[in-house]
Amino acid sequence: SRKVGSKKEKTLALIKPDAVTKMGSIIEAILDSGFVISKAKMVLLLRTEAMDFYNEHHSKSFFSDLISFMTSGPIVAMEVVGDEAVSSWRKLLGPTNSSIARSELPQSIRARFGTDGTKNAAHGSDSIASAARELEFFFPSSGGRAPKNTAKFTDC
Ligand code: RTP
Ligand code: MG
Repeated sequence: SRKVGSKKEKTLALIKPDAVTKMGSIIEAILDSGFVISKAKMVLLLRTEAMDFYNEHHSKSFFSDLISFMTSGPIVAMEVVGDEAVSSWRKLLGPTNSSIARSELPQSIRARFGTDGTKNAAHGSDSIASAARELEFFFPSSGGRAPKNTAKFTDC
């Protein structure tokens, strides 16, 4: 049963291209932490889709590196459900930069499976509103535009 006062939420988790080979261990960590994975799929993002997904960062210095990284290979998109899932999943992820995560939160996902400030293994929505938008992006409720490029991984 759920903790009194806690709120069941949905969030979007992504396993980024650098960590897809470690998806078994990452999924194990998600489930061991008590989350439920209610949807999952592998996707190869187009550049236009990655730019749309990370639109909030379009003027940042790291934007082009981020888009190249996120389109460098398949990713795993998951709908993750649990008590306060948005903040709980971000907490399990650890600091954005995997090098910093290794010194500050060594048991975190980014510490264990990421590399640096760009290649950091996984993503989590940063608010309830972001989670709603990002889940709709990957798992549209009705006919909307979604990344359709779920095959041909061997082409990249
Ligand atoms: P995310 O959105 O992927 O869950 O990561 P986050 O909230 O912790 O970090 P955010 O500021 O939203 O940055 C998005 C992603 O951009 C890459 N990044 N690179 N080289 C850099 O300085 C830098 N800063 C951010 C990372 O892949 C980061 O997760
Ligand atoms: Mg973010």
